[in-house]
Amino acid sequence: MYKSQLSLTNQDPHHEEDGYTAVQEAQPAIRRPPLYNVVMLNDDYTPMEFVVEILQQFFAKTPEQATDIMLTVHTKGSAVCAVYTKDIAETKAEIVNQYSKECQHPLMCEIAPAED
Ligand code: TYC
Repeated sequence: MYKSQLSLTNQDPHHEEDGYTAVQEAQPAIRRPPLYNVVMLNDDYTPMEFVVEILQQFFAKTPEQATDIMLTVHTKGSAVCAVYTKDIAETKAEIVNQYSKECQHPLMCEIAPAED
């Protein structure tokens, strides 16, 4: 043993040779997942009532919230209708797009990374 180690050993009250185990605390391994906006796009053909119905049915909006979001999309071209983790955002957008297609409306949602 070197002189420097020796002096460390003597100074450290928790040194292993004294019957203690050296423990280093781990950094927490959890991080918030990145979030994604579900963005609804305007078009010239989907009836307003259908959009309001979608927002209530798939995004749990009240009739008032749904009407506000629909009018924002109608006047501005798009609006965020919900924020989720990536898999859920993708699934929600797909469900809306598929259902709208089945109902023969061109309504579309897409996803985009949310700002932190
Ligand atoms: N612009 C459509 C109309 O005038 C209504 C509409 C609103 C369509 C929102 C899509 O995401 C949308 N009938």
